[in-house]
Amino acid sequence: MWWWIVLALVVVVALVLVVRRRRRRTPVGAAVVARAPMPDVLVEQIEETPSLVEEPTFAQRLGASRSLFERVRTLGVRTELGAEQLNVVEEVLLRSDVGVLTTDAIVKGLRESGAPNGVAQAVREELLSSLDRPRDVRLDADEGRVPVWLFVGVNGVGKTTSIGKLAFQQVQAGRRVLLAAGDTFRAAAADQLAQWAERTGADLVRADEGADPGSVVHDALGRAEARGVDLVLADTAGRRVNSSNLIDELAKIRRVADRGPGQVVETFMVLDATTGQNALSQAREFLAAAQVSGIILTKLDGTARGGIVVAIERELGIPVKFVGVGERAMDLVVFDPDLFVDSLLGTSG
Ligand SMILES: Nc1nc2c(ncn2[C@@H]2O[C@H](COP(=O)(O)OP(=O)(O)OP(=O)(O)O)[C@@H](O)[C@H]2O)c(=O)[nH]1
Ligand SMILES: [Mg+2]
Repeated sequence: MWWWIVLALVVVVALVLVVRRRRRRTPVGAAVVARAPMPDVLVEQIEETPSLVEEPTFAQRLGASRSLFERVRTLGVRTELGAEQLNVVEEVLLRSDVGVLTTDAIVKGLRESGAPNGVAQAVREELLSSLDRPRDVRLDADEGRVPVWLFVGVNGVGKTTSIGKLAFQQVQAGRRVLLAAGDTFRAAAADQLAQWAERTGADLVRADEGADPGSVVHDALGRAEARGVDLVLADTAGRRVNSSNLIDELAKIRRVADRGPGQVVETFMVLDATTGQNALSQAREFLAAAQVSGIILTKLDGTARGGIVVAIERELGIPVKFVGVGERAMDLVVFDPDLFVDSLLGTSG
């Protein structure tokens, strides 16, 4: 008899538990919506889709560099500056990698004349006077020749990514673009460029790993001429067994790119802003061989050392033409000194 009672109790408890679990799963009043399977969309494609969230401004992209200049922005208007304020300016400029020459000039100017229009304004004028080079980007070659942009720089600085971003922008502007995979050092380099070609609608010429980069560029020019391409973007390897080989090879690629139908109208040296002053010594190694016409400074979004733009121009005498402020296709912009300096200092012209 007693086990009948136990069995009945167990059944009742089980029923109560089942009912409670069901209630928890389906809240009263909530519609049960079937979940659609997630579409198999590339992350990059999602990122390129215009979003309802507002795009960060250039100043916001400068993140860490901008934060560093906060202390200068708050120094205000002073006709005389004490040692403490001058120290702040000096420390911020040196930490941002503006370089000793420019820092000394700014601090000397402030010590002599104070800052009747504000410290930030005085720093602005001095920084802009170090950034007053012409920086037009050449797109046209001589009659009947195909313009080539050549990209050089050590490995990992952002050459291939910058080529992809520029291809995106040039295709958007209505030009027929061809990418030449001149980095034959590893197969992945050509694969990376092929992905950009696919995403941007640019044409691509590539060869097997270990092939002669000169012949890739040669083939690319032949195809560009035959197809009426408006611009060839040529990637190069960032490494070789030793650096003198690399420099020799770059000189050779340049010679190939600049004869026959091709004309090198820009040679961009790509530098990584996060390496600060090291970027300068790297740059010097390339300068002689590659006849650099402009710098592309990448990864400004990931460093407090944005002041390196100033040191590069002042010490190398080569204009920064584009800056990278992120990893998406639109995150490479023409370098605008006023916008850059005003973004750091909160000033305006
Ligand atoms: N945050 C940020 N990342 C960048 C920027 N430019 C490039 N990168 C990243 O830097 C890394 C290296 O870029 P690559 O374009 O492969 O560099 P590379 O110079 O071609 O390198 P090698 O082919 O090895 O010589 C990648 O993860 C890029 O997404 C930039 O402006 N901002
Ligand atoms: Mg590369």
